[in-house]
Amino acid sequence: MARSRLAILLVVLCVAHFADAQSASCSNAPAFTGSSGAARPYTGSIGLYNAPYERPQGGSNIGGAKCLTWQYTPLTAGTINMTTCGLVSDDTMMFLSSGSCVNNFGTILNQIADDSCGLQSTLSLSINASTIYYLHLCRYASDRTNPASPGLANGNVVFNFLCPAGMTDHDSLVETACVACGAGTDTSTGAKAGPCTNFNVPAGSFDHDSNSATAAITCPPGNYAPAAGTTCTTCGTETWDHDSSSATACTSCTSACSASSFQSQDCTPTSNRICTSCTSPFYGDATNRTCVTRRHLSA
Ligand SMILES: *[C@@H]1O[C@H](CO)[C@@H](O)[C@H](O)[C@H]1NC(C)=O
Ligand SMILES: *[C@@H]1O[C@H](CO)[C@@H](O)[C@H](O)[C@H]1NC(C)=O
Ligand SMILES: *[C@@H]1O[C@H](CO)[C@@H](O)[C@H](O)[C@H]1NC(C)=O
Ligand SMILES: [Ca+2]
Repeated sequence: MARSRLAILLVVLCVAHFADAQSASCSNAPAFTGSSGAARPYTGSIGLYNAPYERPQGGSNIGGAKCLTWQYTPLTAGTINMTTCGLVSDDTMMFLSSGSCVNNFGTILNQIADDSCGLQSTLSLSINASTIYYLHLCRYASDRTNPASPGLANGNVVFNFLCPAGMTDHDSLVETACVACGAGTDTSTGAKAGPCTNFNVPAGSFDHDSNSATAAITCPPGNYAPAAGTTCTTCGTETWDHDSSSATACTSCTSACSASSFQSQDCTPTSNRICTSCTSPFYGDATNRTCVTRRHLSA
């Protein structure tokens, strides 16, 4: 008996662990945790008629009716992305609020998202570090003030926190701090996930300012920029860029021309030495780049 009660308790704990606790209000709103970009199931019936905000273009009472609320406090600045696109068939609206929690919503309205993709919604906004944000997912209603308006069906929502430039979401968990990446990486744009080595600048471009938050720049032909580097170095003496690609190392030029030839093209960072042969009795004249008889050789 005691053992079966324990088993039931374990099952309940497991279920509670996998499904986020839910709230209609910013008071008691569960914090988003866990995997970035994972679909998070919710139970629509928990949503309450409580949205204080109208759809911006509407002069009437159309807007969010019954809502579920989560909270999120980023450890660094970054961008949130919360969506029901492709996940539900409900006509949803989303609100992002902050400030004090009054009457189920934050007193500061940061963003409203309505029909981002069909009738579903995506909230996306740059948010500040160490600020409590409330994320409200609501069922749209033609009269949001009518308590009889429909609620949300059970569904899924995706919540993501995108790390700022210079940082990566190393463990793809929304509750842990973003990690700063060092020189030789480029985390200037996009959704960044995984270790900093995922953002090593490719060979052929370089982290010119040793700052991961700024974009790497292209290293032109005649130079070499190794992967994960901060330098773009011109091909050195007696070497050249044989493939017009700074992504590969410079290679040695053909060796100096023999006396029976003259150098018709120099060894430079972008060109190889070319020796043009002279047939006897002519010799190569290096100064004038031509074949001459012995007595006409330049000094
Ligand atoms: C935010 O979510 C929307 C909808 O899923 C998606 O189209 C968009 O690319 C996302 N933005 C980022 C930066 O991940
Ligand atoms: C971030 O902080 C600035 C400065 O306090 C404020 O103006 C801005 O509205 C805040 N943004 C959000 C999304 O909270
Ligand atoms: C080589 O060039 C020099 C200087 O331009 C010139 O004086 C000389 O006549 C040239 N020699 C030949 C073999 O053309
Ligand atoms: Ca090369």
